Amino acid sequence: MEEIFEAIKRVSIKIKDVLMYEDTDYTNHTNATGDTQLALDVRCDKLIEEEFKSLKCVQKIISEEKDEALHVNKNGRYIIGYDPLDGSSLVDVDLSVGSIFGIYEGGIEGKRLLRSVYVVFGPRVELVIAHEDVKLYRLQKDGKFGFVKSVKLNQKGKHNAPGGTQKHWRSHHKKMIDDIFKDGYRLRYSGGMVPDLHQILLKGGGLFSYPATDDVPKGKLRMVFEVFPFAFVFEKAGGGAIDGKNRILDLSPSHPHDTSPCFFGSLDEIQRVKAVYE
Ligand code: FDP
Repeated sequence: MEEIFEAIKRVSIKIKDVLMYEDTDYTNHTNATGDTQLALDVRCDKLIEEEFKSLKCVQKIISEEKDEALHVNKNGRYIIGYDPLDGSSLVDVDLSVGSIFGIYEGGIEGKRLLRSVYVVFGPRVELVIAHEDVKLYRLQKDGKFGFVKSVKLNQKGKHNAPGGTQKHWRSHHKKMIDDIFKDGYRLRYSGGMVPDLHQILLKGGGLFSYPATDDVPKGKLRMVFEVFPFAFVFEKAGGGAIDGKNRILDLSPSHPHDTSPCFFGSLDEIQRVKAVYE
């Protein structure tokens, strides 16, 4: 497992440089979810693939940017699901983006997730590893990731990050979001899942939602590369993650690119979502 973390640290430094200096043009290709790929998406995917291909412990990798899983070592133990550059459409306006990794064993169901890692590329590069607890690291001048602190969510937060196109929100969802704002929560939404969830996590709590809407009835965010890894982080930090009714980590995708509605937050906000959605 340690060698996977080390590979992620190495590749994060390479991705940081790619983001700094390479172009932000679109390619002619769409990925499995129908998003037009940026040259940066493809480039970061390739860099990560190269790192993981050198590890004996990796059985296969499943990338948001690849249609099919890539088999690495027949006898490898771990399956890594990853989104090489989440929120990549924000690079051209110089907002933060991230990479997300879920390390699975024996399958890609939520219950098979053993560790989650994500990296935020903002003014600084921060890396979060969730296992028994959630640890924050930051890239230092010497090119190493130094441990900063363990992260815990408060019982209740102050921030609200409501995703999805408002025009397509269902009425119960709209009322819930309105009520949350009426209770004094502040809006924090950049449109990048990684920095938006990172902010909620580090500022003590709140709610991030990407619900089922009329235009995306199964949500937008992908289970294996985005939703499961962050559900794991939020649970290990003392919060929760549900699809409205069910615990996210009890879900099983029928296809690696399946999506799910999702709500991540501190326990009070998750309770509030349950009360509305059940
Ligand atoms: P993006 O399409 O830019 O890659 O993963 C998808 C994602 O970004 C998330 O990072 C983000 O939270 C979400 O989409 C934003 O979607 P909306 O624009 O529909 O709010």
